[in-house]
Amino acid sequence: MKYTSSATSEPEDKRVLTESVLIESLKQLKDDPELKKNLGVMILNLFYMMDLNKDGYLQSEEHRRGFENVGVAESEFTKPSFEAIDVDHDEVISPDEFVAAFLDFMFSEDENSPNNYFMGPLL
Ligand SMILES: [Ca+2]
Ligand SMILES: [Ca+2]
Repeated sequence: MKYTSSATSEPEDKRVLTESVLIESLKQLKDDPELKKNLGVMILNLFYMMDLNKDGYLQSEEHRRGFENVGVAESEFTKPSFEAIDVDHDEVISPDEFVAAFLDFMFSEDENSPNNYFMGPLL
């Protein structure tokens, strides 16, 4: 399956997203359960896009390939990332685990959170 990286598409309003704007909007997002839910839906869509064999779970191979498909050539980081997301250690990432890890990555203020690996070299 082919899809283009969202990182290369222009934002519709062409607004320059500075770091301070990003941090400010994330702070607002944090207190907005509706936006958080929408973000969860978005990340679920990503999950199902990465689930190549459509079994409803991400195997480590699918997780790694998902990053390769968006142009991350070196994917050594995906193993610790996968292990951090797979909190029940059943060797697959469930949709719940994926969303929880993403929200933790976005909103956790813990600099040592293992989910800081979530996007790896993408951020
Ligand atoms: Ca799968
Ligand atoms: Ca799991």
